[in-house]
Amino acid sequence: MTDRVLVTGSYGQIGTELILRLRGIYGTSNVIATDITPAPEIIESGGPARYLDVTDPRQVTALVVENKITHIFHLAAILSGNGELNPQKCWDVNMNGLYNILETARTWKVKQVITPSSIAAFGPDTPKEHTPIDTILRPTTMYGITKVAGELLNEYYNQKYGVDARSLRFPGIVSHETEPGGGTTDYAVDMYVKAVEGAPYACFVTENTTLPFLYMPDALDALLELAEVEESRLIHRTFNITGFSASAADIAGAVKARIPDFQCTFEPDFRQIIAESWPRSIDDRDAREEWGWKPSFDLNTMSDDMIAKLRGKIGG
Ligand code: AKB
Repeated sequence: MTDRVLVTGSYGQIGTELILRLRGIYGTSNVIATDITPAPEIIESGGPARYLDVTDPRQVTALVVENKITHIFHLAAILSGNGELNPQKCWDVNMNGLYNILETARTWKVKQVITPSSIAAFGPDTPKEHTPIDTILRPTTMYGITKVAGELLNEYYNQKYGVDARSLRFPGIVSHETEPGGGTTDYAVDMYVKAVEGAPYACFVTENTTLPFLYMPDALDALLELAEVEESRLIHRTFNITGFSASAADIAGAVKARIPDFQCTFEPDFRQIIAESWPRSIDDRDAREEWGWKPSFDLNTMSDDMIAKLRGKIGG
């Protein structure tokens, strides 16, 4: 049977880039991009793109059955910052969306479901440095609560029903194609965009706020590598991964080293408390041991690539 892939939340930061990689692997007509907003030109012109509200179980089932879906990348989610502005919607989309996906996967025997989790699954009581997979998970954001519950729901569906559900705890993802929407780590992307536009930037966390990050090419490799690995090799269902850790001042410095006119001020808002509740660095050894995870980019190589790509896109 041909593999047929459904991607939810396809027009977000990860989805727009993942769709293009998946089309290259599985063939254009076998990758169904879905979201609740109109498809960007680059997605719509290249293959199937459909409307899907993941909170509606009938829509999820209809899409999976009609398109004979075998694999799902479930990316639709409300991120941490927006989640605190609307916690009820965050719960609805993140929890009921995942439940509908897993229930449909169970009922219609979808082979595999991959879902991003996040460093937001950790909380202020979690050890801050080299945080391991198995540790205190007591988040203080609605987004983080949905991520912990989502990880457990994946494991439940795996143990009870045999659904091959796998998950990655992403740190802040930096990318140039589609800007993130409503996350706490968005400031890292904003700095590069503003610098290339020649505009100043007021960063919404303090200079010394340090978090783990990952450049998008590494994030996409991680998703695709996790999807490919033999199920028998997996001890865990949810994995920590990281690229590098950097403070907001480190990132602003890396941008300024390449664009000396860049002006960055630090004006923390409500997202400061969220950032402070997350680990500063992550131990991803289980992903390295179980499926060979290894990132390619650090802060410097990422900064070179980000700025070159953004200059190609927006000039400057
Ligand atoms: C966010 O900041 O909410 C996300 C995340 C770390 O999950 N980028």
